Amino acid sequence: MNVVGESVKLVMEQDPLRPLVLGGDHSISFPVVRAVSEKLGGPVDILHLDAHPDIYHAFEGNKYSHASSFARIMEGGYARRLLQVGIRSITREGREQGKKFGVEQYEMRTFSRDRHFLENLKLGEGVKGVYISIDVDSLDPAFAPGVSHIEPGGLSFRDVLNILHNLQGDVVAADVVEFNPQRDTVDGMTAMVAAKLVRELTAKISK
Ligand SMILES: [Mn+2]
Repeated sequence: MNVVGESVKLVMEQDPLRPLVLGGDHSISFPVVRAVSEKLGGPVDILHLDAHPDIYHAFEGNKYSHASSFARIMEGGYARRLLQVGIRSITREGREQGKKFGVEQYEMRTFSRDRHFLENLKLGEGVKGVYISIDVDSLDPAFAPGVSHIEPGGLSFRDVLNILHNLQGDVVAADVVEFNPQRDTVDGMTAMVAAKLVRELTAKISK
């Protein structure tokens, strides 16, 4: 059995505890979402903030890589809706996989058009709740340069706050991933920003 998944289930034994998992890279989201879904007995809706869709069937031959988590999640039926927000680095395969799995991909190039909808989301009804996965690289590198895969043209911290604050739904678990301390050379600002994201999610996830 998977150590991460088992740990998540252990936390969830103790109602009302809810898991908030810190990466590490994005490969961790698959075992976490799988465990949450198995524990709750059905799929969740996922709000996924990221510069990348992480939905390759396999990346460099690895089906369980950081770039494949959401392919495994959708294949396994662990999510009903998957909304990807902040996307600005996507390949043809990323779009094809998105279409195949019915993923709602919101790219940065249309963010100003989509933002009103994204800031008034209602998720998780009719399923087991909402899972939020935040890749720190969803933020513009001006706000969070300490990540492994820097992509300019991203979300502002305020954009993320607005989406989180206005999201309606029962958030049952979450993760914050891809903070890279080795690249956080500007006064540790990305660590601070990631910590703020954890705080916001903690408030959101609390019953
Ligand atoms: Mn990413």
